[in-house]
Parts: sequence; C-alpha cells; structure tokens
Amino acid sequence: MEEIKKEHYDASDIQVLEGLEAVRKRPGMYIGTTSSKGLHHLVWEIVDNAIDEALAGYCDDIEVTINKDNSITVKDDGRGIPTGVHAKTGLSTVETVYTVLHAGGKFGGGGYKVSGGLHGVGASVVNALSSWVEVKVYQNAKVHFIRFEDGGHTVKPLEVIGECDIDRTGTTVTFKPDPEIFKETTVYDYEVLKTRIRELAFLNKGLKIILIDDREEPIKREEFIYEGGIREYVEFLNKNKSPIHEQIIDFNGEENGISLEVAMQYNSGYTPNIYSFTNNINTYEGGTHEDGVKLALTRVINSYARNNNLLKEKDESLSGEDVREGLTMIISCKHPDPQFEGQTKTKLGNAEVRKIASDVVGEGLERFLLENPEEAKIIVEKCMTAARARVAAKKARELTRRKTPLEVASLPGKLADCSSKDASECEIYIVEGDSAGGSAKQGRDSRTQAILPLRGKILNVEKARLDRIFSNAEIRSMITAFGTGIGEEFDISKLRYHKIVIMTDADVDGAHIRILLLTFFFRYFKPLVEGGYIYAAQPPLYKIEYGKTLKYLYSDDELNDYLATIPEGAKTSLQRYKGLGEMDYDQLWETTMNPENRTLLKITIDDAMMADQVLTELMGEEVEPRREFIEQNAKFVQNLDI
Ligand code: 1YM
Repeated sequence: MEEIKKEHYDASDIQVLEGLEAVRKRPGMYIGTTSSKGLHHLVWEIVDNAIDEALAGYCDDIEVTINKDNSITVKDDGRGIPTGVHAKTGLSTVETVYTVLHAGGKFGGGGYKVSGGLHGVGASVVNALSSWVEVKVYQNAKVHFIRFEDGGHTVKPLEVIGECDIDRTGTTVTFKPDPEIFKETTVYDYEVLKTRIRELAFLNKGLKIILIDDREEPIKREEFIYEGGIREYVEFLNKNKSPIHEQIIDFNGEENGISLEVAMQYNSGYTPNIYSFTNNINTYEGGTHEDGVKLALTRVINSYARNNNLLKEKDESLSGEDVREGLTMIISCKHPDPQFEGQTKTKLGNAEVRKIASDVVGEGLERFLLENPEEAKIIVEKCMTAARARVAAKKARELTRRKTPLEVASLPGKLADCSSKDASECEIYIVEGDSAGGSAKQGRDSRTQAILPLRGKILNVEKARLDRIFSNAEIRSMITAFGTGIGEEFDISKLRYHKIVIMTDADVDGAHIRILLLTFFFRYFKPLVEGGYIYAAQPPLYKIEYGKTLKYLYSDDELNDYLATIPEGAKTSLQRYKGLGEMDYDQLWETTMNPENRTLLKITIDDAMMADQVLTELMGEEVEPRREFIEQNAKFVQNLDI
C-alpha cells in the first residue's frame, strides 16, 4: 500500500473543492430537495454503489444501519473501492470517488453500471452534503481508512489502519448528513428505508439486504432476501387480494446487454397494479419497456381469444384496459445506457427496448396460454367481462345523456318518487311486480320513501347482449331514478337516495330476482355496493294469530321457536305469505317498510360478488355446475327460470 500524502494544494484540489462547494450551494440540483426526501436520498446514493457491485457479481450481502446519532452506515462484501493511486488526480481512487464530481463508474470500466440516481456521482454528492464521512475498505488483508469533514474536506487521507482476513473484502461507509443543509430534519424514518430496501431486494433476486435501527432498544433488525425476485414481489402485492389463478406467470429475456424481467398475476379486483423499473429505478411515467409489454399483452390475449372462438363477433376485441383489469405486474429492465425522459425523469426513452419487451412477453405469454388452458380460460374470461362492462358503461353514458329540453333527465313514469330532496333521508324500494308495487305505494311514507315497481324478472345482465341491457326498460328506470349516471360519468354525489332497498318475495323467484339485481349492481354500480347503499328488505314468511296476539315470523326457525311456546292443542291461525302481493298495504308497511319495525339487510360486496359468481356458474357454458346447483336445490328449481 502506497502512502498518499500531498504537501501542497494544486489546481486539481481547488477544482475538487469548487465542485463540492457547488453541490452545497445548490443541493436541489443534485438530490432534488433538502427535505426529508433528500435526506433519505443520500442513503440510496451509497446503497446504489453497493448494489452495482452486487449486479457485477461480487457482492451478496448489504447492511444498512441507522446509528444512534442518525448517521448511516452502509456495508457491503464486494471487492472494495479501489485503493490505488488514481492516474488523473494523483489521489487514491477512494478519495477521488468521494471528492470528484462525475467520478462515477467510469473509473472501473467493465461491467455495466445499472443503478440510476446520479449515475455514479452519488458518493461525492453525499460527501458534499455531510458533516463527516468515513470510508473503510477491506482489501488484500488490510483495512484502509479515510475521513472527510465539513462538506468533503479530506481530513485523513487513505491509510492502512489494520489487518483483516484475506477473505474479507468490501466497503463500509458511514456518513452524517449536515444539519446546515437538511434544515427541516436530520432524523431517518425506518419505514421509508424499509420500503425501498424491500423493493430493492425484490428487484435483485437473491441479494440480501439487512436493515438495522440502532436507535431503538432493543435494536431492530430485518433481513430482506427473495430467491424468487419479482415473482415474490407480485405475490407480496397480491397478498391481500384474491388471485384468480394460482401460478405467477413470468418471462425474461436479454438482448444486447439489455435485460427484461416480467412477472404477473391477475386478481379479482378491477384496478391494474403495474409497476415498471429500469435499473432499479421506479419508472413512474412508464416508457418503452412498459409500452412493449402492454402491446404484447393486448395482442396475445386477443389472438388467443379469437383462435379459441371466444370473440364471437368479428369486430369484437379486447382493449388494453380490458386485459389489464385486476392485473398485478412488475416489469424490470436493466439497461447499460438508460435514457430517462419526462417531467420527473422517470420515463424510459430507449426505443430499442419496446421491441425487446414486446418479444419477450409476446412469445412467453403465447406459450403460457397454450400450455395452461385452465389458466388461459380464467384469464380470458376475466378480460371479456371487463370488455362487456366497458362497452356497457359507454352505452349507459349515452343513455343518461339523453335529457329533456330542461336539461333534467326525466324520471321514469313508473316511479312514485318521495317529496324530500335530502338524499340522506331518502329511500327507494325496488319492488317485484305491479301488485306489490301498488301496496308499497299505498303503505309508504311518501316524504322519504320512493317506490319503483319492476315488471317481472329483470334482464339477466350476464346473458344478454349489452345493447339489450341498456335498452331494457327496468334497467333504464333504475339508472335514471338513482341519478348518479353510470360508467365513467358515475358521480356518487348525485345519488338521489341513500338507501336502495330491494324488496322481493320470500320465495325462489324472489331470490332469483335478487340475484339478478345484485349482479347488475355489482357489475355496473359497484361503488353503491361498496358504499353500503344497497339493502334487501325482509318481508315476513308467516302471519300467526294465537288468541289476541298476532305475530309476523320471518323464517321457518322463527316459526318453530314460536310454536314451541304455545301450549299443546291451542288454537292458532297460520298464514303463509307466498308473495308481497298477498299483504295489505298496512301489513306491508308494518312488517317490511316501517323504519321502526323493519329489518333491512345491508348488502356487502361479498354478497354481491357471490351473486355474481352464482350467476356466472349458472349461466356459463359449463353444464356440470348448473346440474349440481339444480340437484342441490331441486325442491326450488321446478319453476326457476334460468
Ligand atoms: C457501501 C458502499 O461503494 N462499494 C463499492 C464501490 C465500488 C466498487 C466496489 C468497485 C467498482 C469497480 C471496481 C468497478 C466503486 N468503485 C468505483 C471506482 N459500497 C461501495 N464496491 N472495483 C471496485 O466499477 O470497476 C466507484 S464505486 F470508480 F473506483 F471504480
């Protein structure tokens, strides 16, 4: 080890200090901000160097410690920053890396420096913005040490301070952010570090990153290592969701030093969760890698659906949005020379990546769908459902746009509206059949209760074509009565009733209508279900008179319990209601509509989802589930029209 001592400041020293001084004058230009975000950014600049070493294949473990004084130590087991004299500066390479702006990976050459951020100028920027920095390099059985103070002034040039095992190599850096620069805060947030460290571990398969918080008693320590890489990331993101297929699908490929990895899994939700990265940087604004992947996804799923005769009309097709509904996906690109564009420089611009991404996903997904027909079916069906909902939303939008000359969508003629205009106290009863509708109109509290009778069964939105759904009178009546609009124009603040009550007979047909209505709400008015605006009324099944007491009973269990309380041989008169229409208007009010006595069941998203699934099973192409359902429910099914 050669001792590097310089007697005089020369031109290059002055240049160095001028460089670091520039960073201190305009820190925002280098780290974006001096807020808490900028404070954390310093950690990533140092961690990036360790990750580059890992990507070059020399480092397995990285350890990040928040020390008691809120200084940070980053340690890796790589080769160690070179300790020899740097030809251009005459300083040790370590010192050069930490003091010369733009002294990035250029020094080492070879390998590809994939980390983003400041492209290697990070170490000197961290030094410029720190009260002090210490670097230890373990190399050739020696421990080398250098210390800087007050924004990058070398106070102890590199020297050997001890010996170590020949097998021990690596770099350990400790820095203390300068409170003069980070005026807002110099306190590190464990959760912020943890989230990004976990992400880095997901993105770099097999790399172990340990996070330690030394400020706490007992000391907090977590290890992040994922042998499955981004597959495990997708699994993690879908953890609290319901995946609709078991396997996580992944693809990867490499061309001209550009590598691309993709992992994906659909869940039962509706929003896409697609995150793309280039060189471990989240490309929030997307770019060519994301475009290529999306292109291939849409193309391959469409051609699979078409080849399997799932798209009936020849002009029918699945849009990009349709194939991304409920899709959780990670795209990770590693590029030797990434071009970042866009407002926040988080959009990948390299044109060649589009084709690579599209090829990798195109070929991979095509093969996957052919080899896994079960999964393929589930996925394509989900996309087709999304497509139906999209077209329906458009139709519905057009429909609700048709307004009277007074610019008020006219309310359906069959609606008996309530007089109150305060939606929070208004209720609408959707009633099965005209006769029950008549009783409900007579019995209601007309100030707060509106009645919308539906004639017979509503259309099965699962089975009908969309144009039929939206030309269906019952469905149109509901849409206009609710007032919210539908699809993209849906606006919950325009909802005219805060309780939408489904009131159907307590028999199989009634249950069927309820399933149809719930399915309709689930598919087209999901926010109403999620917001807890949908209810089911509970009409009684029996009326029983015993002596002077009259009781309404809502289930067979209730009836049996009640009968058990009556002495044997006693005279009772029992009436079983077959439908709402058999009740007088005052009985209907008393038992089912009067807020004082009634029981309303609030419909949850699970109920609606269940209804949707039951209907899908019953209506689907599969014969087996339909047969099973009919067998299990034989006594009801005779007149169930499905
Ligand atoms: C805790 C931070 O900085 N590790 C690190 C940095 C370097 C190397 C190894 C390294 C790189 C190369 C060759 C090369 C750096 N070296 C340089 C430069 N951890 C941390 N580990 N040998 C060692 O890139 O070829 C900059 S960073 F420029 F000196 F090579």
